[in-house]
Amino acid sequence: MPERPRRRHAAPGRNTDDSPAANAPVEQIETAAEAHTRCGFIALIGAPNVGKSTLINALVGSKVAIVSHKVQTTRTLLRGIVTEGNAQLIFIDTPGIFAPRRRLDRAMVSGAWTGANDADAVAVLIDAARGIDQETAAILADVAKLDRRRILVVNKVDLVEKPTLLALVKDAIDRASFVATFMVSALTGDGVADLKRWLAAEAPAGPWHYPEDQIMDAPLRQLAAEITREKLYLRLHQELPYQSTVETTGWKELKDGSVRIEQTIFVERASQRKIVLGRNGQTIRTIGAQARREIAEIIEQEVHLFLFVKVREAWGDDPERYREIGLEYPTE
Ligand SMILES: Nc1nc2c(ncn2[C@@H]2O[C@H](COP(=O)(O)OP(=O)(O)OP(=O)(O)O)[C@@H](O)[C@H]2O)c(=O)[nH]1
Ligand SMILES: [Mg+2]
Repeated sequence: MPERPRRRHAAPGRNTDDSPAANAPVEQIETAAEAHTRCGFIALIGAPNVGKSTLINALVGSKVAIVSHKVQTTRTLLRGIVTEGNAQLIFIDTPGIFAPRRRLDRAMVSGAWTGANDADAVAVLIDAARGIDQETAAILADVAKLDRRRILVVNKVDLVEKPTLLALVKDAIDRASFVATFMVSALTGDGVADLKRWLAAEAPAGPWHYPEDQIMDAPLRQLAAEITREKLYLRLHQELPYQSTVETTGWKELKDGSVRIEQTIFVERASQRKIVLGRNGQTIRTIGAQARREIAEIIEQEVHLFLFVKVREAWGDDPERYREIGLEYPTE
């Protein structure tokens, strides 16, 4: 049997109990409560592609959220957990906020605001290179109305000069008030430790919600599906990734300590299925190999991954698909 991972992600099954403490052994929570601990929930929100998921991974120090160069990568809320001194920080990764068109877009954007409203504090990310465009301005206007402690995080500072940065910060704080401002590069790690330290010092007093070694809260089967979707995003171009969704349909622990995982990639048209499969199945094989390697690394078990591609016209209007992604189905 392989050793269990020391840094735990979560249980392989679906999390039916939504309460944060659901996975924590009782004695651990009580011990933490006695030791004057702090615990804060911080939602990371911002426009698509500003680097929210990259920042979560940098804060946690391990990959818990998928990242791609395309917009609208994150679809659902995900928690990355960090323990810093006597504080536990629970970061909530959210989908990017933009003007939604499709039903899926509406579900994602409304999920992002739910994440913000459920947190103690909201870290608003803006992309230093992109500046305050119309989309960012709209988010800042909405953020100004949020009844939450707000922190401004200017990300991607590796891409711009200092004077540009300072002008950007000034513009942002004219639009919404913030209790603190940080300039970071989630990619290089610049400024990330400072941000973490400050949040730990500011977190409200209270018991920890998770055991010390847990680094994320999402069912492993969902994370495994996300990893395959990330490989799809990285491999395929144009609109195709947005018209696909990945679900883990089978997860079986085998006697030899390995695990057999089955996943279905849903696309909307037969022509898209062909693209995902590629000539002689070459594309899906590459995606499968990359996903398998990464899932195995995360769960620290050998993985046999079986991918199926199904055409499901208008899956974007199928409530069952939303349940699998972990989103509320918008009825209009
Ligand atoms: N140069 C630079 N690139 C970054 C930085 N942070 C993130 N990126 C890149 O920005 C792109 C988007 O990153 P994500 O973390 O997926 O962005 P996101 O905000 O989670 O995007 P959505 O989930 O689509 O809303 C990726 O190509 C990252 O590598 C940074 O600090 N500097
Ligand atoms: Mg993301």
